[in-house]
Amino acid sequence: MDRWQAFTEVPAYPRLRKLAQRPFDLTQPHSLTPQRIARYRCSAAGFDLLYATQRIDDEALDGLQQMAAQCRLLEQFRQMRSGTVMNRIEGFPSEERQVLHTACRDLFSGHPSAPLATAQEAAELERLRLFLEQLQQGQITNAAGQPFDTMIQVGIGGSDLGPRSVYEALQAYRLAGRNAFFLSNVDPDDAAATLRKVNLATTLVNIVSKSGTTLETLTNETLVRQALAAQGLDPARHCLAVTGQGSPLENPARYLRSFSMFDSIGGRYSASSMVGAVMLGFSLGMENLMDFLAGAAAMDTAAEEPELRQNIPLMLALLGIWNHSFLGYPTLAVLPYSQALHRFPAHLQQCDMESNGKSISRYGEPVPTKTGPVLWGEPGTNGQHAFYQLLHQGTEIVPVEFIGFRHNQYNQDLVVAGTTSQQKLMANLLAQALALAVGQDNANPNKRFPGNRPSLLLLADRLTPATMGALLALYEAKIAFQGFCWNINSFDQEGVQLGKVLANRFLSLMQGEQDLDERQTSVEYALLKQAAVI
Ligand code: G6Q
Repeated sequence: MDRWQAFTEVPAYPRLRKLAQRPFDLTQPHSLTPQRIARYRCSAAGFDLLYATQRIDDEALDGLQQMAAQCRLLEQFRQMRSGTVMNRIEGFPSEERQVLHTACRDLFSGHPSAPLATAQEAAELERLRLFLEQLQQGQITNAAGQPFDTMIQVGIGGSDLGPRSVYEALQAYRLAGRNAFFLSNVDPDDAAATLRKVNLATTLVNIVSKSGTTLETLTNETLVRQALAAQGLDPARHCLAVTGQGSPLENPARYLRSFSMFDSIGGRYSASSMVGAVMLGFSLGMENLMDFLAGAAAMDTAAEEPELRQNIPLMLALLGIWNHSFLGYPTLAVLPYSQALHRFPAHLQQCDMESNGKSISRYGEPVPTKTGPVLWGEPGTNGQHAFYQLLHQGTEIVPVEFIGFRHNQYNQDLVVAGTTSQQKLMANLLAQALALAVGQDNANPNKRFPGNRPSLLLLADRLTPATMGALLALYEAKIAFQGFCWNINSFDQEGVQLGKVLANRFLSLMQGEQDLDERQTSVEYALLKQAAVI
């Protein structure tokens, strides 16, 4: 196979560097015209992307399109979707895995890119559909014959953040009487607080762990099993498992049902696999789950569109590269104007930073430029009353990705002072993008807004299962495109290992496993002593 090239190695790079010395000035009179706003937008899978408020012009966009072609970004995306082993570092031991999260939702075209992986997932979905039907029809109940109405998902990292953020986003679509809760942290207070909220007698506990070895998840599983047993409930009648093949959790006798997640699906990309599907199917119903998957599939298809100006995920990726790698802005804020998306930035934090927070290339060499930005975010109008001061007048320039919806989820709104709350939300969103872009002069320096702070708007009609699926897939594709550009492996996470190993060392010291001499020279022991935890 040819060697993949980083964006710094292709002819478009020096040209873009030059253009980045004088990026488009949004503060000049007639910079941000109605024509520019109408032209700098594209649409796909229910979303419109408006990017006139970026520091970009046609010349730079042409340069980015050339860079995408020279780095063969679409070719790599297609290879990823069809099952090429993309999770690898050439010449060094690495995970050596396919990257097939897109196969989980490639169910609708009749021509899946990775037919085997899609067929495996479709079979799991069918098993889930049957299980949900049995619950619905009262064929599966608790020992007292009552229906299950609650699910606790026990899992952490990728087995928690994506599914939880999707569930939170789609609570408006819950089946009547169904609820889900999440237990991720090994913090005992988290477990105690969650257990207080539920009636365990009518609760299913979904243990989700691809490896089946994660300390936090296994600890919380033990804790919940004990809580069930303490109430005289049989854990095997209440617990489900979603796990990888060959994992220690593969033990049918301990679980009411077990579902598989496959080796080719990374944790942080697993929300549309059984990792999210079991809980979403239970709480939202199979129809909403399938709509969610269809929305994601539509965005995956949109990501293969060759023309940059019509490809939302590619545009999002390349504008991100422009801001971070060429203009040098170190962080990125994702600010949804939707309370339902309040956990989505947390999911993106993992998905983006665990994927692209890398310092070596796919060939094991140090990268020549910065890779992924620090990503952070919060729901919008709350943020306006908090950190937006820094966004508008701080010394750090923070590119912003705003997310908004034209209509609310519950169809409940009221007119106050002539406008609805939804209109107020949208007015605030648009106002922030404009204020960041054009700024404002004032004789009083304390009231000056410098402007030229780039943002973009991602808009859809309503946050539905389908648009949520599309939004999730949009960011997954964006992250993959950026990783291809930087020539890094976006699909492993070696950087989380060292902390886990050291935590185990602390735990063995806490259990008194070292002799006196060893303790006296141990940095870990000194830390434990000074922190007064032993
Ligand atoms: C994600 C990571 C990581 C993982 C968790 C949970 O990409 O791999 O966040 O999802 O560590 O792992 P298990 O699912 O194996 O428990």
